[in-house]
Amino acid sequence: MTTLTRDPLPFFINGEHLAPAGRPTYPNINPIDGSLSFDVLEASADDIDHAVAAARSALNGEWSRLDSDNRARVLHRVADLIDSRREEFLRAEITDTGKPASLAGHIDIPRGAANFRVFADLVKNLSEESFRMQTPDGGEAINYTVRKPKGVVAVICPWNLPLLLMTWKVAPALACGNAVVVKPSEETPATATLLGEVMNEAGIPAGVYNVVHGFGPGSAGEHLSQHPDIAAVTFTGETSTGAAIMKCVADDIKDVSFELGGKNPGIVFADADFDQAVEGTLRSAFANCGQVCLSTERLYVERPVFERFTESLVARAERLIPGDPYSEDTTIGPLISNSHRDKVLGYYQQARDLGARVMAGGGTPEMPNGLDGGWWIEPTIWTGLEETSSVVRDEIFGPCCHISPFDEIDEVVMMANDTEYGLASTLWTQNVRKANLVAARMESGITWVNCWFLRDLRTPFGGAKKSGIGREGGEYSMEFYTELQNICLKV
Ligand code: NAD
Ligand code: 6OD
Repeated sequence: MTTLTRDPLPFFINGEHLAPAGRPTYPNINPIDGSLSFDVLEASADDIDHAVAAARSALNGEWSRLDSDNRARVLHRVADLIDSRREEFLRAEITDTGKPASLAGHIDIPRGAANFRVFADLVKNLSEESFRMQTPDGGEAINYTVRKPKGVVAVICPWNLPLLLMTWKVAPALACGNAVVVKPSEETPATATLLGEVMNEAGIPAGVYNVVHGFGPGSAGEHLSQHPDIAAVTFTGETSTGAAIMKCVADDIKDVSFELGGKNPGIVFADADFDQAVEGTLRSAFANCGQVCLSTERLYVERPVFERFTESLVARAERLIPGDPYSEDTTIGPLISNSHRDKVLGYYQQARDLGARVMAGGGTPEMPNGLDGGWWIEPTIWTGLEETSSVVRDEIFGPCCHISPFDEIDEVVMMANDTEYGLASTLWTQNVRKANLVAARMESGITWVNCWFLRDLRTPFGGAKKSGIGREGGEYSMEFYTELQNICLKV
């Protein structure tokens, strides 16, 4: 019996799938039809204690002491096992999220494996500094820096790219010799739980990787982040949740790394490769049904091409096909939950109330029998709203974007940066000099030029302003997941 056929879905603690008696459960609903997939066990404070204690005792064991070559070898095995169990991971991710197999099979699952490979290779090549100095008595001392695991790391994850975003943090944490307790989103617990089987099979020692389920406030997420034996919290999710976690860890001065919300601008210059800009923007606004923190929700198009561009994007958005995630024809999935759909539809209503021109969508699609109970929503494009309106300022996290025309570079840079967020921005132009100058003025952690969501995992990733604290990726992850110690040796 694999983990995912167990109902309720268990935790993974100290190398075992555990379902302690007497815990409440909550339903995991399939977004494509609103049916019950399975129940999930909610962790109590005692379960969190158990998971953290298992992780702490694993820290005193072989994993943290293993040399980096051997740790890397085991992490490569984890990656190979994700690849060899691709179909299981794909089904688990699709059951939780409803996203099309064409998307999950190309992005989510392969990135789950790639995250382990990249950080396994990086840790093998990590260098440590040393400085030779003269001592006052004419002798010599050598200062050398050693990197140690930080300790037990809490990994708190969102629901939009569950395996990708969880392994993006678990892989470097383990590569650096830490032990982790993962709290996947209550909406998407499956792939984190399944990964427990892979960890055992790969030879990760018991207690190094643990998974608990539950909600945020007053539940597993809060119990975990405030646990005194947690050394650091790495979190991806909403900005307001980041603020709550920060308050919760303040007294214990825990390290945090936060990847938070965004309201990302895209800028299309009149000299852009038109078709490339339309296709790229279609992806950046509607991939994963707009549920990507990096999605373009505000688009600025230079006036000479504004009308033609808007018409073309509308035409392409109207051709997106919702449906069975396993059908090759399906190009857009549902939203994650009924409550999230209510939130997004609330913004669709606000846009109408504020006088937006609804160029595409604006409601919910007619779905065939069998899928009509799911959380489907139409890809939506507006024009005509004020830059100060809630629809243009708030992160909506749905398949929607507002398009405004612009005339001058200074004007568009000002509009693009006029936000409390600073995660991503995207430019479309064939003028390299302009791209370089405008990119340098963008207040965001990443700026893509003539592409979107192109990722080199060795580069820093994170947000400016209220989009995050710190950077992960490449050596930046190694910084976060290790404690540096300087040893000054008088020789
Ligand atoms: P969320 O903040 O509601 O939840 C994320 C996780 O935090 C969940 O596991 C949840 O249970 C937990 N949580 C909630 N309250 C908590 C608390 N008080 N203490 C501890 N844990 C708590 O986010 P979501 O709705 O799952 O995801 C969507 C959001 O995530 C969007 O804002 C999106 O922009 C953001 N996001 C950001 C990035 C990035 O890289 N910057 C990536 C993906 C998603
Ligand atoms: O690609 C990544 O590493 C990453 N952290 C992506 C975040 C996507 C947000 O939804």
